Parts: sequence; structure tokens; C-alpha cells
Amino acid sequence: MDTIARPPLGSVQTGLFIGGEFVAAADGGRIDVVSPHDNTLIARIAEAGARDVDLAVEAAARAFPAWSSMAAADRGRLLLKLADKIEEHADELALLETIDTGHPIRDTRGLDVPRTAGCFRYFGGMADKFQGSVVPVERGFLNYVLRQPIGVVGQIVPWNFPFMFTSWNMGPALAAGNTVVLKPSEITPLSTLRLGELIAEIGFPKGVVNIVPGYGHTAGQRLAEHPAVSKIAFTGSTATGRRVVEASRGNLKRVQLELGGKGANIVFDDADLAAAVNGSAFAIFHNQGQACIAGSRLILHERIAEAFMDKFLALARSIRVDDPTDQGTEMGPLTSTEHRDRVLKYIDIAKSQGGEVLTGGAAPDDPRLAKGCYVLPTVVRAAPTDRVAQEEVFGPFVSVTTFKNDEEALAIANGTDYGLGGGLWTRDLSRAHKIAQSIRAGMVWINSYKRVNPGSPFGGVGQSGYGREMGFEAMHDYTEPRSVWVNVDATLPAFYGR
Ligand code: TXE
Repeated sequence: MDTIARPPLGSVQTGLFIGGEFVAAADGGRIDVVSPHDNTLIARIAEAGARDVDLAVEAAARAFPAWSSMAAADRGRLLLKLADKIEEHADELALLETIDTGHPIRDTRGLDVPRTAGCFRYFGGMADKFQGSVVPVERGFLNYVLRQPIGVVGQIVPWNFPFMFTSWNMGPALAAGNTVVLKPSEITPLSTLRLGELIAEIGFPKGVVNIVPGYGHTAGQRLAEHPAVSKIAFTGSTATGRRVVEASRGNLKRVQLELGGKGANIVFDDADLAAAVNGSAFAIFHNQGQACIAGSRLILHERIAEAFMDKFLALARSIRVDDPTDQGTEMGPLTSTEHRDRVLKYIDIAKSQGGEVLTGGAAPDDPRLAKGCYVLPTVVRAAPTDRVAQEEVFGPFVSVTTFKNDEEALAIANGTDYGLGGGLWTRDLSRAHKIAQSIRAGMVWINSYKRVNPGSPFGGVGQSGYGREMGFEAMHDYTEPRSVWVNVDATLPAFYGR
């Protein structure tokens, strides 16, 4: 690394990872990576431009024939080794992710890193278990369906869970036999570059994985439009997702979109209140609210609203906001100054529409945190149609509203353009399932929130995108079906009579 702000970081490669080597950018471009804790420079890395993306795609295309024809179990074994390697380096990777993103160290150590290893392990095991099928067609014919890898896959990853999302993208793509060009966010590239080093150490064939940090409008745009890329997977904002769809038109590549969300979190009057308060706080404040599935709209039954809010506000005010490298920190800074400013702007927007800030609504006044991107846990009473209850704020910012009956709760929950995650808290079994089936979302949690597992499909509907990550769904999405017909014992009709 060129610049190391904190000694425990050690050294991380700063080049682009193309064809199994770390190389400088073709035009020598650099990106400054800064700490969200105090905005000091952490590293200066190579900036991929369009030319570098082209080189990475060429490397991936060269690697594709051998990788896709390798025994699936051998591909799986490499992914399993990668999972082990991540666990061996867990402490170092957690610290790197914390310093780059601002996630509290207890979260990167307890969630981000183990989930990343777990995802690679899941898809390592999946590689040789994912099967085609035989279709019962007419007598005399055998019809079987192969699941073929798609080819070179482009993946554009955001800054909110950079390490974990890298595994969500790479895991199924590689297990299915595709080769990958992944563009991490320009804001948080470090853990993914370190992953590139581990991939090289393990002995993945050169060019199977290529990592090209760069800006969206240059490197991201080129990857999305590249004629030799057969599928583009994008995680990010709905607006940029639309641009990716536009860019993908040229070669009609497959597109998978995991976009924004505005998670409804409904608390019914028969809920276990203590559990609902705790779960709802995790739903919005974990990762500083920078999660597409965050429970950013609290929808409370009017009978329990006051009791719920007393406890919820007390909990929100007690959350320890501090330096993310400190073991006791519960909430760190947002990941960039630009994003912190965007979140703070929503506090003015809320007020301008009559919203009432019940707690937070500002940066902490602790002088130790003054240079960082910190925002206090914020709770705002707002009408369901207000902008803060409709638009993705993507910070530790939750809007609160009340309802009178189940129908009204559901109407509020479904009253946005998004449809990613949603939760509900109740002891009534039939209500729980009924509402779960009626919420417009890709994932619903009952008496819980924000659970994910590499086996369970993840993705959204509406403006939250399409396609699914994780599980068998992801393997389907990273393969093409090929239907093969065999005449085993059929007399063909004489179409032409001769
Ligand atoms: O996202 P962008 P931004 C939402 C969240 C946040 C908002 C804006 O609401 O406040 O988006 O964040 C790459 N072609 N989410 O501006 O622009 C970019 O380099 C190809 C939700 O950071 O979507 C980065 O790698 N790629 C979310 C990635 O897209 C382009 C995660 C995300 O950036 C590109 C992040 C282009 N023209 C933000 N422009 C989630 N779903 O979890 C940018 N990129």
C-alpha cells in the first residue's frame, strides 16, 4: 500500500487484479481511499478505466474455456479453500473492512467476515450438486436439460457491504463455471483487493477472477456495455440500475439488479414488545442504516405505539456511536462524507414536510468524531406519503407512523415503489402468514428482521430490481439451460411423404 494511516493494516496490494497479476492502470490513474472515521488518506489505489476493463474482460474470456470445463468438484474445492483462507485471515480482513467502510469492528468480525466465508463455502459445496434435469416428453425421445455457464460475467458492487457482497456475487458465478470481472466501489475497494491476493495464493487459474476498482461512469459503464460480457450483475441505486440496463442493450446481455429498498417494519398490538423494539433497532441501525433491506419505515399499531416508542427511543439514544475500530462501538460513521451529507439533508426535508424529529437528526457533538461521517440514530415521525417515508435515505434514519387495522398497515407497507425486504411482529399465526403473503417484497421476516443465509434467495420486486442472489435461484441465474433432444426409439413422421 502506498499510504498506511494505521499500522495494524499491514500491506494490501493497490494494483488492479487482471489475469492473476496486480498491475498499474493503463493510464496511470489513481484513487484516494479515505477513512470515514476522520477523512484521512488510507491508501492510494490504481483506478481502472475503460481500457483496463477491456483487458480484464479479455483475461476472463481467455480463462473461460478451461474453467467452465473443469470438473465442478474441482471448482468447488477452490471456493472451499477460499472460505478457509478468509477464516485464517479473519482478524486482518475485519480490521481492513472496518477502516475502509466504518462498520464497527464487532460487526465486521462477527458478521461481515464470517458471512463472506460462509457464502464462498456454501457455493463451493453447491458446485457439484447443482444438476440439470430430464423432461418427460413424448415416447421415443429423451430430453435432458444441461445448465451451462453463461460466460464472462461483470459484477458491480457497492460500498455498503463490500466484502460480503463480493462473495454473494462471485460465489455462485464461479461455482457455475463463469469467469468474473468485478468492479468494487471506488469508495471501498480494499477488502476486495485483499481477496484478490488470497485468490492468487490459493491457485485459482489466472483470469478466472479479475478485480478492477474504478468509477461508475467510466469503469462501471464500460463493464455494463462491454460486448464480450454475457451477464451484468449490479447492486446499487435504482437510478444507476437504470443506466446499467441502458448500457447493457448493445449485446442484450443478461441483467441482474439488486437495487434500493424502503423496508416496512410493522408492529402489531399483540407483538412481544421487547423483542420488537430490539429487532426494529437492529433492522435500521445496524451498519448505520446503510442496507438495502433496512427496516426504514416503522409502522406501529396505534394501541402500542406509545409504549413501543418509549422503549425504542431510549434504545436509540443509548447506542454507542464511536470510532469503529473500538470493540465497544455499536454504530460507526457513514461510509463517505458525500453520503453523510445526503442523509443529513433528509432531516431538513422531513421537517419541511411537517415531520417531527424525535431523536437524533444531527451529527454527534463529540469533538473526537468531528472530522468523520457520523450521524446520530435518528427517529422521525412522518406521514406515509412524505418523502422520507418514500425515498431511500440509507442512513440511521427511521420514519414512524401508526395504523388502526391490518388493512391499513398493509396499505402503508405496500405504498412505495420499492419491494425488497419487510418485517412484521405479531403473536397471531394466521395474521403473520396472511400479511407475509400480502407484503410486496422479495424477503419477509416474521418476528425477526434482516436475516440472510446463502441458501435463501435474496432480491426484490418493483423498483428494487430483479433476479435473485443466493441459493439455487442464484445458480439458475448464473447458468443457461440447454435442452438436448435424443431420438432413442421414435419413428419420424414422413412430413414430405417421400
Ligand atoms: O450508488 P450508485 P451511490 C443507494 C442508496 C444510496 C444511493 C446512492 O440509497 O444513498 O444508492 O449511492 C457504480 N455504470 N444504494 O451513488 O451510484 C459505482 O461505482 C455502472 C443502495 O454510491 O448506484 C458503485 O460501484 N456502474 C445499495 C455502484 O455503482 C456505476 C448500495 C453503486 O453506486 C455507474 C449502494 C454507471 N453509470 C447505494 N455509476 C444497495 N442496493 O444495497 C455508478 N456505478
